[in-house]
Amino acid sequence: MENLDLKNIKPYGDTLNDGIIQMSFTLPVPPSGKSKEAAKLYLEKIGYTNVYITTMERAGENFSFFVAYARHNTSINFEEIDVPEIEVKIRSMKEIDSLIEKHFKRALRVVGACTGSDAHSVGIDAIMNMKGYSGDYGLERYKQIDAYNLGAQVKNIDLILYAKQVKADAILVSQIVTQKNIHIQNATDFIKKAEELGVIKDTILILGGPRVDHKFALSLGFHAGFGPGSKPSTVANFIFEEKLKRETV
Ligand code: B12
Repeated sequence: MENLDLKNIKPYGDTLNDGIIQMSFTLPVPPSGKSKEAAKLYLEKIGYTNVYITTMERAGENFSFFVAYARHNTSINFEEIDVPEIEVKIRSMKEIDSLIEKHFKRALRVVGACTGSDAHSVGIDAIMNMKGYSGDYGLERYKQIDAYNLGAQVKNIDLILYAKQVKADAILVSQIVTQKNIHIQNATDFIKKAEELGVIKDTILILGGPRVDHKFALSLGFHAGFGPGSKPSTVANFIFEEKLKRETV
């Protein structure tokens, strides 16, 4: 693209490099002309110019929800950003099944749960349950994957002990609630216990959830992290490739 300098990229609004951002936020005051002005002044105070408050709506008693368009002059050097990403070849369920059979001569065992006090089971179900997610079959459907979904509110220690008992090749940990960084505390506790119980080296440890990405999961000691919109087949391909890599070194 002409005029595109990857060392200095800015948000695109109407034209390249105009630095225009659309954003939404809430203030703890009811809607009024004064509240709208407060929203505008707030954005100007943190460095935005050309501020337009395009929406102001009541959001519960004594709160206002705003949508704003505004310009910011900050740019970012895209070239110096280095982010680890999961790179797997995407194969069909059939292909993965036959590759697992060919390379390992047995089904791979995968144990998963949503751990701690977190009661959200839909994410881990999307990855593991037979019917899967977004037109993509879950791990239970794979002939060469023995999938054990322990559900939600499972203690880290119970998940790890179960994984040990069935000699799991991979453990899947789901963390949906992120209030007060509970997901970080819980995932950190999982890794600590996995280390203590000696599963960290021989088991593929995968973290997933709406606020999870690969870089974040690696930083906590997991071997991979999957975020919003993840599909079971990507997870199955990752487990197969990671297992193969480990067996061949
Ligand atoms: C359904 C739901 C519930 C249901 C859960 C039912 C169930 N059996 O799961 C019920 C009503 C029980 C519930 C309760 C609560 N909820 Co709720 N809930 C939701 C809701 C609406 C949808 C979540 C969902 O199912 N998403 C669909 C799945 C498919 O998406 P996903 O979880 O992100 O999973 C995908 C990826 O993240 C990834 N993934 C997830 N896990 C894993 C694991 C691995 C290994 C891998 C590879 C991938 C992976 O793959 C999945 C598919 O792509 C969200 C809001 C929203 N729209 O997201 C709030 C939400 C998650 N809930 C929230 C809250 C606060 C609560 C409560 C605390 C409310 C309360 N005060 O009581 C309680 C929690 C109780 C508890 N102890 O955990 C907040 C969390 C806020 C935060 N930042 O932490 C949300 C975001 C709503 C909000 N905006 O406030 N909730």
